[in-house]
Amino acid sequence: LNPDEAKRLAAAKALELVKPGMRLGLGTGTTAAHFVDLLGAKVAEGLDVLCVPTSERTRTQADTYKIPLSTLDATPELDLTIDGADEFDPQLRLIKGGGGAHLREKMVAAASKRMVVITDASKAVQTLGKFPLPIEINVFGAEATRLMIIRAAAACGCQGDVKLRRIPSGGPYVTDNGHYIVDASFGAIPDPEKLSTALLEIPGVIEHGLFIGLAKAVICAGSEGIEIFGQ
Ligand code: DER
Repeated sequence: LNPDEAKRLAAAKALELVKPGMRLGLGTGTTAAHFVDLLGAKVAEGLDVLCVPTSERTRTQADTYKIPLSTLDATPELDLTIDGADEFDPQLRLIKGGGGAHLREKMVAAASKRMVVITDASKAVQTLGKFPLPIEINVFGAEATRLMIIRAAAACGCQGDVKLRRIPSGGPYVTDNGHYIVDASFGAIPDPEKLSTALLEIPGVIEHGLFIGLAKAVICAGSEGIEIFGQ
């Protein structure tokens, strides 16, 4: 089972949670893209769902399947969000944002009765932080914000590079919401709750990729098949 097959297996398992008439949040990333593929096939067979995408990329993909789409403004309460993760720990805390969409992903997840994460086995960790933590920041004063992040993280026992995410041409990556992202390579985050609070107190920080208390379950697929954590 290679990672891509594992992602597809986890996505197929998550599809079993979808009931007719559900309002769904559609995640972003390669695993979530498998879910949209599989959901699209069900919609083509007549499944009735209304979906809010978490990025322009996901919206475009869902559009090709004619999946009925809405917005968080028109559909402010969702039944279920299916999304990937860059890391998950035993408490089902996540690092997300590798795909640059964590602000809308977190808003859609928070507006959902239930968030279920789909991953391959490589995302399971004991301690969050090996994957650099994405932090969406205001364009205005970005360098000042980056320095404040470094100081705030150090006070939470987190040291490491905090780098502006760039696109191949060298310019800054700009999110769907018109903001920048910095990626913080902390290595290990001893107290995710403490770091989350400290980062959100920084005025230029819009949102970070620590998802705490949002995921109800993680469907994780690996060479031994599927493991489900939580419910
Ligand atoms: O950017 C995101 O939050 C994605 O969901 C990411 O966390 C997982 O991406 P992947 O499914 O491509 O590994």
